[in-house]
Amino acid sequence: MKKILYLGLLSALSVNAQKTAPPAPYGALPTPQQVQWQQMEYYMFIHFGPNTFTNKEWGHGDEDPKVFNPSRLDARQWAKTAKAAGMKAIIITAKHHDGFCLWPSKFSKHTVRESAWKNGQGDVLRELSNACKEYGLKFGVYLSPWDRNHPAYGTPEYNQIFANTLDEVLSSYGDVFEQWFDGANGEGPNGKRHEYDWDLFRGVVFKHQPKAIIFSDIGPGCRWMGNESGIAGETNWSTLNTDGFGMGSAAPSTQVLNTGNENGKYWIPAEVDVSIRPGWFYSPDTDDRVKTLTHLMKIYYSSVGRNGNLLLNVPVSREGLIHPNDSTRLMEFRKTVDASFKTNLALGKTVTASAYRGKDKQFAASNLLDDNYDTYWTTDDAVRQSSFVVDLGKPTEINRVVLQEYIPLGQRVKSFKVEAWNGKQFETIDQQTTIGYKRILVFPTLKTAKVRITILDANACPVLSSVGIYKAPELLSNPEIARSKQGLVTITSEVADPVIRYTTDGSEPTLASARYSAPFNFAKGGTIKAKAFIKNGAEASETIPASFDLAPEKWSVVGAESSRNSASRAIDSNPSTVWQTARQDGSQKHPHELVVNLGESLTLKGFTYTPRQDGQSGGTIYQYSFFVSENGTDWKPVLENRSFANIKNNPVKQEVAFPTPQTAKFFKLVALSSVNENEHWASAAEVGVIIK
Ligand code: FUL
Repeated sequence: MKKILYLGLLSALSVNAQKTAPPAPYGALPTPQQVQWQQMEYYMFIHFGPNTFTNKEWGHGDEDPKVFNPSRLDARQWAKTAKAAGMKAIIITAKHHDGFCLWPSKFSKHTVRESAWKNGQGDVLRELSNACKEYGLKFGVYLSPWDRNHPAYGTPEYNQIFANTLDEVLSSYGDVFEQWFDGANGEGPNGKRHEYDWDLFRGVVFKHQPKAIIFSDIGPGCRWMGNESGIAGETNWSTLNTDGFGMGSAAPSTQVLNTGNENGKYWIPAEVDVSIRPGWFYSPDTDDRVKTLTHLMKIYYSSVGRNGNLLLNVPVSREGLIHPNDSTRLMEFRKTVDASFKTNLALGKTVTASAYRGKDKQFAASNLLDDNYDTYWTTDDAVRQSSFVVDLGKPTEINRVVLQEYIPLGQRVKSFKVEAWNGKQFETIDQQTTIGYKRILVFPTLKTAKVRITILDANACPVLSSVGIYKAPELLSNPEIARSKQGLVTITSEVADPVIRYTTDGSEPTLASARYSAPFNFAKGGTIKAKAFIKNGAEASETIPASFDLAPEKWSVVGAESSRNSASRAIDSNPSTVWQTARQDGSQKHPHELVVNLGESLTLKGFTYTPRQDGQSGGTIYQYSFFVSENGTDWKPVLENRSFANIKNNPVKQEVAFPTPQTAKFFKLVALSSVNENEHWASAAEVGVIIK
């Protein structure tokens, strides 16, 4: 190795003695396979197996294998769809947690061979790997180490059995570009324990597929990015510290997986796995719940646009086909991505950098626009702050900026900003942290003749391969209004194209209303109405209203029952978190109390109760009483033995006025019964007061 480097250096010197040396690599580096993998950007996940037929997400492994019987399975249709969607590969659940093998494994009795499909003569992996070859797609396999079917699971023999299973798959179907190891284990505290022999498993993968990327929570090829909703960190380092960590519960926190570690010891980039439907497996119940186009675009910008690869799950149906609702959406998605990045408005324009390495043309800013990933703009080693300006020649409408670092030399940039020339000066459009292989910034359309990109901080001199400036078709979606416990209001839309306008006086928002740009204080409450506009106001969303009362900034929950059951979730301003009292048999029965200290004496005109919003009704309060107190000891009843009428069928926020206003520093909501008979627990998404 040393010799090769030395010879390389010699020949470089002899060809051109004054040629400037390229920057030294920085930190952990990708392998050539990891670079190629990153360039794939977008590929398909397929969850398919007995769960497809039983409406389950996690099969128990005791399902009759005969349930697996797709009526018209056609793997060529899957590959054709993936290709048409612009994807580069397909990864399939060869074996999910139920242990069922989509190929006739010698090491299991729970396989396609035992199924009704093709009288036990079929092999899904054979059909799919052949279809991938035909359509020029790479092929990958998901194998769950956790196996709820195999009798040996939990015994020392299982490691070798799983290794044999891997061996069988990885030696029988040609090239496998990615091996997906799932970290899940739902055995629970009293379930089977199994110590996996990861060294053994990795050895088998590399024996047959030396170029494969191994996915797991902690790599080594690529990592889980910490959630299943498709949102990588805004800061996303491809480097991670994994020494001392393991899979599943032994992995770094989901927050760390989401952002990576700056200067992490290993190159383990993020892969963003998310399903196009609410579940991973097909269910007829979700045929009309395929993610919307704007939702998929939001995911695209939060994955590919944030230095991650997008692994989009498209579950195959009971027929053995990709359902038309999914394929239609995939085609719309591809069309929108293609249209968004069709024309790089910077191409053919001039780009001028504040500095470039050794004043040597091979490192000049023009490399940013030559459409060649392997040439780059870089600066002298000591220069960490630098900028370049793209002169578009004339005022031009733009709404996307794409930047790429040259990752074979490491990930370097820590923060950067993008500015647009307003005719007099540069104005900041956005300021962000990492770039990595690809970073896409989305902003409402603006007109400018010049764009300046400034690297504000970097771990070593920046090395950038490309810049793209685009005018994508604008996407419209309704605004979403949320307020934090501290009273800060945030208004978002799925993709950042719209200009959001809002009012706080109850009037209809128009193009002349206040423009939302950053969270604002609304702790005292009132009504906000927001509306999203695109195309200079030519198209607008619906008007979205939101009413708030006093923010629970100073509030705290009091008392044993409250604290034991995370009652603070009822006053955290987040309706998706739920307070629920103990459910076990023998635990406390009704009544249940939620006692809140308001932190100050207030005149209360009523209270609000938001039942859980997660589609379930467990613990939703039906009958209740409400008390107030000045000292938390002497309680005054305000409403006794009341009920929330029709709350079971229509679980919306309840607003209850008091007969007369009450001055109090504490309140107590007492749940007397649940909407479900024989249920002895209580729950709440939010509880609030009315002071206005
Ligand atoms: C998780 C699994 O438990 C899910 O069933 C699914 O396969 C998802 C991709 O990974 O850990």
